[in-house]
Amino acid sequence: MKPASFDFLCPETLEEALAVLAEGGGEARVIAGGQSLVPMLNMRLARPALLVDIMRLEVLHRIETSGDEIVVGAGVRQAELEAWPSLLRDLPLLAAAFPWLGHVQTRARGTVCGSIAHADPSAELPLSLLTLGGAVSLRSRKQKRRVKANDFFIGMMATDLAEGEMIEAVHFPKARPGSGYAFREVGRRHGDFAIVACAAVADDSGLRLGIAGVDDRPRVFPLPALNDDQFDDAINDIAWSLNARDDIHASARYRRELVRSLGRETLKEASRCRA
Ligand SMILES: Cc1cc2nc3c(=O)[nH]c(=O)nc-3n(C[C@@H](O)[C@H](O)[C@H](O)COP(=O)(O)OP(=O)(O)OC[C@H]3O[C@@H](n4cnc5c(N)ncnc54)[C@H](O)[C@@H]3O)c2cc1C
Repeated sequence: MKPASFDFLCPETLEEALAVLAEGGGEARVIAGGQSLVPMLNMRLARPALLVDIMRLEVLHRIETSGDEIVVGAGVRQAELEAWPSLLRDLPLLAAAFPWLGHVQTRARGTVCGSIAHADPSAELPLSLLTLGGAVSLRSRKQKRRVKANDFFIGMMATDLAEGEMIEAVHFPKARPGSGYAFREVGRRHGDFAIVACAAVADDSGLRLGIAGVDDRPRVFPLPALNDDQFDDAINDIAWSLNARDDIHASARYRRELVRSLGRETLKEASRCRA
């Protein structure tokens, strides 16, 4: 199938892009790497009247350290962050997650912020951002605002993005010495979206387990230090608290079972990785 017709604009400046998005309202859509949007256009699941290509805006092309955060601009492709020399030191959770994220080819085109905006409930980057306690910078012609990842993902491919607004950057908290991070995933084939993906952080405040692929959005659960018996009960409670779904890839029961086994392994690995 081919997309419905649309206009395509490549703005020269961020201000121009924001003005066009404001004028277009619900009919204008940002296109970044196109790895999710183009298939949706082809299947006519999305029919925007105007696509605003942000990839030539140099100002969005930045990976920066700001205080205790790594700021990734909307023009940064996934492969660029994956190859960033400080990734393993500053964002070890992402270093562990990237190999699971699609394919070399999709990472070469897809952006980090595009994946956050798309908000697929099985996707690795939204899960990682949420588990780390990160945030999203949103910008429209009239205002800038910063939203915690916990408030940004609001449902199945639904976010807090308003009409005329775009993600300018995402903020990942930098790894702290003495903390451990781990990421594990089960999918039908390597590179497919996760049936269940787990991300874990172990630090002085305890444990955090993030889970994708089960509910309508990624979820994160804080856990105190627990002994082995309490641990199993806690993971079981988490598995039942999620609104697990049946689909063509897996049953809700299988997903809950994966939360128990994969969640346990991921938390244990993060605890072992504490330096
Ligand atoms: C074969 C294949 C396998 C894949 N496997 C995986 C996988 O395993 N895991 C995974 O997470 N993803 C996977 N993906 C999707 C991933 O590759 C996409 O890159 C990502 O979801 C979207 O990033 P993008 O830059 O391509 O965004 P686009 O496709 O350009 O846009 C996606 C959506 O985000 C919006 N958007 C993009 N940038 C912004 C912005 N700055 N501000 C506001 N809105 C914005 C667009 O309007 C659109 O609604 C796969 C894709 C393919 C084709």
